Order: sequence, then structure tokens, then C-alpha cells
Amino acid sequence: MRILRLIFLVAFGISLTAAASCTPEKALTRKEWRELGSTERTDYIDAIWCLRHLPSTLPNEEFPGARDRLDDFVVTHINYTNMIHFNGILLPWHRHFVFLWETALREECGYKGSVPYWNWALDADNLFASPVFDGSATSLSDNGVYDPNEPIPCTPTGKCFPRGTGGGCVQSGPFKHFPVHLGPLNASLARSYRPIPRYAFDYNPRCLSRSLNPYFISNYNNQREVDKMLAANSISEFLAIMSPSEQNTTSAHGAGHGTVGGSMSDLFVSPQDPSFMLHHAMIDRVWAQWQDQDPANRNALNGTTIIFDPPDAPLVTLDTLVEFGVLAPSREVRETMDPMDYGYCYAYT
Ligand SMILES: *[C@@H]1O[C@H](CO)[C@@H](O)[C@H](O)[C@H]1NC(C)=O
Ligand SMILES: *[C@@H]1O[C@H](CO)[C@@H](O)[C@H](O)[C@H]1NC(C)=O
Ligand SMILES: *[C@@H]1O[C@H](CO)[C@@H](O)[C@H](O)[C@H]1NC(C)=O
Ligand SMILES: *[C@@H]1O[C@H](CO)[C@@H](O)[C@H](O)[C@H]1NC(C)=O
Ligand SMILES: [Cu+2]
Repeated sequence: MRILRLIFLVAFGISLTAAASCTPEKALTRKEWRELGSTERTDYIDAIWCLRHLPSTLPNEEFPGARDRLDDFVVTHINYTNMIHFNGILLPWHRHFVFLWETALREECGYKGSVPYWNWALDADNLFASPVFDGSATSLSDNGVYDPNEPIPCTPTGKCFPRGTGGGCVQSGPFKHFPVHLGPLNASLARSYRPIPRYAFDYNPRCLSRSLNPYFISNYNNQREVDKMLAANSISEFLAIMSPSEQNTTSAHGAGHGTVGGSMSDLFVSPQDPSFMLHHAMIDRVWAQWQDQDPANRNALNGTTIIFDPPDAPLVTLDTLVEFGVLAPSREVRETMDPMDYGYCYAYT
């Protein structure tokens, strides 16, 4: 009897392990926006609206701007902004953030697909023809209406770039009436490492704004830049192109935000633009492709756990814990290093 039980436990244990392990056949495929058929696109759009219609899990007195489940993602991003950008945590943290988003769409909204990605290089020469932003019913809406008073895009330290072509509310497509609840937040907050002020979670409803900006995409998100990242010999070389910790510059990551402009170019609250997850899925894809070229050595990390890598900040290691607030338990960085391990099971086309 005892032996039987032992055999049962061993067999059960083995089958659990087998079920949990990821293989290429089991992996969920993340596809580029233009690889999706129109039903796949509208399923994704509908799933985003579904999150908008689910309740927030945050206490309203403390987080008055969090009106729905989608805002839980925005609040979490705001809360950790000073720990997860322009440093060694950017790639691991956002990999998990996109995964949690995809998981929420699937588990809470019955979505059957995966998170699409936006391959910017395909649009680098003609942003205005992008099927992601063409304003059709199967796009993520379009440019914002032209606002002559839109501020010029500048880094907090004073390097400025050509302005975009919109600045106001998006004009058509599925997110024309998509509310934005949080922010805007002054980018100068990104330089203070203190807990961010309570007003960062205030309720400030307004429209989704954009300002499509060909300058950024044509210079920083083209195929040459992608190829340079894939040819990088070290993670520090990779990050120097993707998202360096220098403050007075831009990069593939920052330029993707700047290309969309408006709500998407607000460092803290940018997950309010539905294109955020597609941009970060592309970043994750390029990182995953780079890692795949030499899997044994590409769990390398470079940088710290504080924005802009100040000299005294702790260095990131595989043991570093990254936090996700109400979205999920903390996770060691090592558990974010492989799209097919530690509970992840996805691949990119
Ligand atoms: C940032 O770059 C701008 C333009 O090149 C320059 O005027 C400014 O002094 C720089 N600021 C810092 C802090 O390096
Ligand atoms: C952001 O904050 C800085 C520094 O406190 C200030 O100089 C700047 O005017 C602010 N910008 C906006 C748009 O409020
Ligand atoms: C990142 O790597 C570069 C090149 O090896 C090194 O000089 C730099 O000190 C590293 N950054 C941190 C914060 O450790
Ligand atoms: C914000 O971050 C702090 C740690 O810095 C954490 O204790 C808190 O739970 C987080 N809150 C949210 C809403 O994510
Ligand atoms: Cu971010």
C-alpha cells in the first residue's frame, strides 16, 4: 500500500513537471500586427475594452485615478517608473509586465490570442501608412488632431527633437472614445528617487492623445538599428542602442514612445495608449532574438535598479527581486530571462 502510494506520488509529480515544461509546439505565438487577420485584430481590441470594463482592484481613496482593471496596469507602471527605466531592470520588468497583460486578457477577458507586436522597422519610412495607426476599425486608432501649441519633445535635461504632427485627441478608430484617467506627470519626477507623490494617482479624465512623429522612427527604429542590436556583443552594447541610461539622448525604446507621441510619450502613464504593449512586445522580441543567438551567455545583465543608473545604486543581478504591486507576486530577475521557462511559454514570429 505504501509503495503503491509512493508510485502514485512519483508518477503524479512527473506528470505535473511535464505539463509545466514549455516546448516550441506548446508556445503561444506572438505575431506582428499586420500578420493578424481582421478578426484577430478586433478580438485583441475587444479584449482591451473588456479590461476597461472590469473593476480596479486598488482602493479608490488611495488611487482615485484607477477606475478600471486596465488602470491597475497604469498605476503599477507609475509606481515603479523610477526603478524600471533607463537601467538594468527595463528589459526584465517589461517582459513580465507584457506577460501579465497578456495573461489578464486571456484569463479575465476570455481572449484566445497573444499580445501582438509592432515591428517599427516596417513603418520606419512611412509611418503614416502604418496599419497600426491608420484609424481604421482594425487599427489602434490614428494620429491626434493637430495642436499648434503642443510642446516640443525634449529630454528632462534639455535635448530637444522636432515636434510631431498631431498633439490632440485621436480622431477615429476603435479608441476614439478611449478614456485616459491618469497623469500627465512631469518627467522631472523621473529624477527623484523618492516614493512618488500621492497626486500621481489622481483622477484626470481626458482623451487619448497622439502626435505621430516620423523623425523618431526613421532615425532610431529602422532596420539598421534593429540589426545593430542583434549584432551587439554584450548586453551593455545592446542596451546602448535599445535604452541607455544616459539622460540627454534617445534610443529605440524612447523613440518608439516619441514616434507615437501624446499619451504614449509620457514616461509614467504611457501604458494608457493601447500601442504601449505592442511597442514593448517588439522590444521584448528583439531582446529574445538577441538572447537566442547564444542562450548560454545571454542571461547577462548590465546596470542598476534605479532610473539612469546613478553611481551608488545597487547593481542588477539574477537574484534581484522585481515587484508588480497588485498585478502579481515579486519575481527574481532570473525568472524573466527566458520566454520559454519559469512559467513563460511564448515565442515571436
Ligand atoms: C543636453 O543636450 C542639449 C542639446 O544638445 C544641450 O544644450 C544641453 O546642455 C544638454 N544637457 C546636459 C545636462 O547634458
Ligand atoms: C516640470 O517641472 C520642472 C521642474 O520642477 C519645471 O521647470 C517645468 O516647468 C515643469 N513642466 C511642466 C510642463 O509643468
Ligand atoms: C555596464 O557594462 C559596461 C561595459 O562593460 C561597464 O563599463 C559599466 O560599468 C556597466 N554598468 C554598470 C552599472 O555596472
Ligand atoms: C508601490 O511600490 C511600493 C514599493 O516601492 C510597494 O510597497 C507598493 O505596494 C506599490 N504600490 C502599488 C500600488 O503598486
Ligand atoms: Cu515602462
